[in-house]
Amino acid sequence: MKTAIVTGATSGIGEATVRALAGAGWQVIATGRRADRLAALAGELGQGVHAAAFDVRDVGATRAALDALPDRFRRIDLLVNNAGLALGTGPAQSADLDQWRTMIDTNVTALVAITHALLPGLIERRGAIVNMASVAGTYPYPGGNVYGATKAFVQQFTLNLRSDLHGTGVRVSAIDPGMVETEFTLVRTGGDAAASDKLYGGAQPMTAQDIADTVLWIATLPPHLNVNRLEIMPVSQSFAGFQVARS
Ligand code: NDP
Ligand code: 8X3
Repeated sequence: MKTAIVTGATSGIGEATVRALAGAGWQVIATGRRADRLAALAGELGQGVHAAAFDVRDVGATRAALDALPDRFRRIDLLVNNAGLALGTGPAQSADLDQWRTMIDTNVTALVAITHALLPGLIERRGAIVNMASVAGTYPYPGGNVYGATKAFVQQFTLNLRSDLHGTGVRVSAIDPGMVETEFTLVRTGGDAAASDKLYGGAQPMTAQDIADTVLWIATLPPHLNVNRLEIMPVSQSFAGFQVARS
């Protein structure tokens, strides 16, 4: 039986990914800070899901959680780097530096740390890494500033990892979702439910399940295939034009 670890499994895409993988017969380590949610998920899905609560920004806590894994969950075949967040929607010139640091610490520094910790085992088992990037890493938009930049890092780190892992059999993929209705906007706006409802209302956004199905598809492709990068949007979302400031 194959084993996956999914970061950010207390809600949204990560939680749906745990459900999808467990439903397809994988053993799954579900992580995130909210231990109560992880315990409920593991309780619901049964013995095949192990809850490991830690803050991914804390490298010591991450290492300790990996070291404390029960024997049958230690041989990880798939790392889904999903934990992440955006904070703030305003322009760079009025942004909070602490919020920028939190996004970099979570979306970039923590992602590379857990990847670094798991790489030897993934190479040994010819495993796979799926990184959750974003369309925000490709297309700039007002207020995207550091969030989009962290996701551009994830996109390029994914491709560079592929280069370094050439010949190892390890597969590395980035998924770039557009709008997915999760707790993402609630977190981004500091708990503004009306803003979240307004963004998704009437838009037919993607669901967390849509992205979880994509992760599962990538993870279960024949071993000679690698999805490098996959951009996916709801039909209702597309591109806007350049802006021009006039005197
Ligand atoms: P949610 O807010 O619903 O889920 C985010 C998850 O990340 C939660 O489980 C949260 O767990 C976890 N997380 C955040 N910070 C930390 C931390 N310091 N330590 C451990 N876990 C953490 O949002 P989504 O499901 O939408 O987001 C998942 C990923 O998808 C993110 O990387 C996001 O950038 C990306 N994405 C989302 C899109 C969208 O439109 N929703 C579009 C494109 C990409 P907890 O708070 O319990 O720690
Ligand atoms: C989330 C997508 O467009 O809200 O990564 O930045 S967006």
